[in-house]
This record gives sequence, structure tokens and C-alpha cells, in this order.
Amino acid sequence: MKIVSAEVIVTSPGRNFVTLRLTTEDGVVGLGDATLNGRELAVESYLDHHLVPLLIGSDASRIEDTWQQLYRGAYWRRGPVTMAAIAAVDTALWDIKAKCAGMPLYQLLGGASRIGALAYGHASGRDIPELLDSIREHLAQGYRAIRVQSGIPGFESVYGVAASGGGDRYDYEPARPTSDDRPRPTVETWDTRAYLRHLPTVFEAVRAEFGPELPLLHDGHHRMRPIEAARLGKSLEPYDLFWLEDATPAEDPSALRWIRHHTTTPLAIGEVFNSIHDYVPLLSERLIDYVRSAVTHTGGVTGMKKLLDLAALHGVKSGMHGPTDISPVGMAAALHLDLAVHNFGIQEYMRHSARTLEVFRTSYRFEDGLLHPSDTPGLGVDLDVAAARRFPYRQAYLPVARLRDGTVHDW
Ligand code: CS2
Ligand code: MG
Repeated sequence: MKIVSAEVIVTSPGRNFVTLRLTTEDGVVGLGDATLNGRELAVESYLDHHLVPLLIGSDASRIEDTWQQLYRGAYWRRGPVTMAAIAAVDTALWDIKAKCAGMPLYQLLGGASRIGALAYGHASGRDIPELLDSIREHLAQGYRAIRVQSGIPGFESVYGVAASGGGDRYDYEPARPTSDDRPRPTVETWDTRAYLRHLPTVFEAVRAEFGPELPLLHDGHHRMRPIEAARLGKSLEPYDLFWLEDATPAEDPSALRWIRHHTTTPLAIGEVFNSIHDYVPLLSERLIDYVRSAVTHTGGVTGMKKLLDLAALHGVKSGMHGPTDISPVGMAAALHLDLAVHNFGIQEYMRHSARTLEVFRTSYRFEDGLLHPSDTPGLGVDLDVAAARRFPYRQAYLPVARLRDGTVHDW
């Protein structure tokens, strides 16, 4: 079954997405997400110039062989751009295979291991009253697990806090389009000590309002040094978090040994990882409790399945990344894995905007706190190419964090 067409579609319905669309000689279409927030055109170029020429005329049924050829054949292995490109090819090939088998993808992955995938949403507030309202809003939307991000007194903007008042909270998008009067990334001021002082008061208020049962998550977003992350994990123990995410920059596994020694707060890490090799020490030494990678950034369904099987050997569960910069195609692929693997933990679900869903026609469902992948053959997502062309790419950068003295910090 040969591939006769491979299109890389960059579209910006509310935010930028990169999608690979493969078509076989029999007219079967497969989609793969290749979105890398803030660096989309790098992946578009990698696909267009280096992978598409290899795909035309290749056998769409040979998924593992294609993956190994694109990974080992690149010589220059790993990296976010390479692995997002490989992920898109791999996901599109699984979409095609499942369509040809007449099954939803999860059936090819071993069938359902649960009735649905527990989702968590992003509640946030510039102050505690606004945060509590946002949590109520998310509970009313059906969420049964909540990520809690709060502003810090004295700070204009903080990671993860949606602009309040009007608009759609689910449109929170950290990557800001450039313009003539804003040609560069926005700069956010950061002060870890202020954050460490404030956060326990936030969770004290949330637990007082919503009780001890509600699963609460928090994203440290890479910005603490090990001893600071250890202090935060310890100070949040009374609030029984489901997880503390990205407590420290993920490149340094020894940092996690420090944090692990000081706190029992569960740790989640890996959304910026792109290879199973990044996880090996973290899993073998049980330094983390949840794997945060997304199908889109870790070599596709093939890469993610291998990673989750390795994680399962060490009692580590999935917690796949699911912000709005994972496209509906990437989200759908995640849901098929979420339903099938045994070591499922939780699924991030920021919910895409109505404008995004004008381009990506999805059939996964969110009901009573659980996500359900489509039962139509394949991934269950279609891309309206004509609609995609109505939303041309807009250059956008993720913010940069600086300390009060101007020093660049991890955002
Ligand atoms: C965040 C992401 O959802 C999360 O856990 O870490 O929203 C992250 O900020 C974006 O994916 C960056 O593009
Ligand atoms: Mg995160």
C-alpha cells in the first residue's frame, strides 16, 4: 500500500499547528501532529525537505520499519524537531493502518483497559478568589481533576494564569504572536522565593473550599533549583497533590534524586523530553511517578507505546501532555493509548478553542470527567484543508522569564 501524497499543513486557527497528511494509492488518508510551540516552521522544513521525499512511494503498512529508518537513518538522532517530525509520520501511518483494519486505533493497541481516561483541566486565577471561581467553573464543565495555577501578589503575569474576564478561558495560549510593536517574545518577571512563600497559601485555600478528595495538580514549569523544589514538595505535602510537575529543569536526573529524598509529593516530568532515553535513569531509580510526554513530541504512537511499556516495568504511570499546542490529532492519538495501556494515570485536557475545531473535526468525547476516543476507524479526527487555508501561520514566541535583576530564568 504505497504513499502517493504527503502534505505538511501549517495552519493557525487560534494558534499555530503543523499537521502531516499522508494519502495512500487507495485514497486512505492518515494524519499526524507535528506541532512544536514557537518553533513550528523548523518541523515543517524538516518534514518537507528531509522526510516527505522518503515517504512518497514507500509502503504505508511498514510502521516500525519506517520509524527505525527515519530515526537511525537520520544519523543525527533525537531532539524536539526530529522527534516531532517522526511522530507525525508514525501517527499518520497508525491512522491509516487502523482505517484499513476498520478499527479505532485503541483496538490495534490491545483494546480497552478502562471505560475512559480521567482528564484534568487548567484552573487559574490572578488571585485566590478568581482561582476558586475558575475551579468551580471547571467542575461545572465536568472535570474531576484540576490543575491549580495562581498569580503571585506583585507580579503582572505568571505562567499558567489565563487572562480573566471575558473571552474563553480555554483560549489561554502562552505563545504570543509577534507584531510590529512586539517583534520579540514577551518577558515575564520571576521570583522563586515569592512563589515558594505564596503557593502553600493557595493550596490551603483550595483544600478549605473543595475538601480533601479532589485530585489537584500543579505545574512548577521547570523554574526551581533542586533544594527549592524539595522545599515546595515538602510544603505541599499537607495538601495531598496528585502531582507536582516539572519541579526542576528535566535535563538533570541528579536534581530529582535530591527532590525525591526530601518529599513524598508525587513528581511528574517529561513534556520537554523527546526520547525514551531521557527517561531511563528517572524510571530505573523511580525518581518520578508520571511520564508527561505527548505522542507528538516523543516519536509518535510507536515511540510513546515503547516508553509507556518501559515505565510500566517501574510502576510509573502515564500523564500525557495535553495543552492547546498539542493539536486535536495529537490529542486523539493520546486518547487511544490512554484507553489501551495498563499503566494509565491521567490525561491533560486544556480543550481546544471553537476556532481550532473549525479546522480539526474531532469525534472524541469528554463526559463526566472522562475522555473517550472515537470508535470510528483510525484516530477519529479529520482535517478540513480548505478551512486550514483560511488561517495562515502567524509567528509566535513563548515568553521568556527574567529575574528582577534581568537575569534570564527558566520560563
Ligand atoms: C504546560 C504547557 O500544559 C502544561 O503542562 O507545561 O502548557 C506548556 O507551557 C506549553 O506546552 C508550552 O508550549
Ligand atoms: Mg507542564
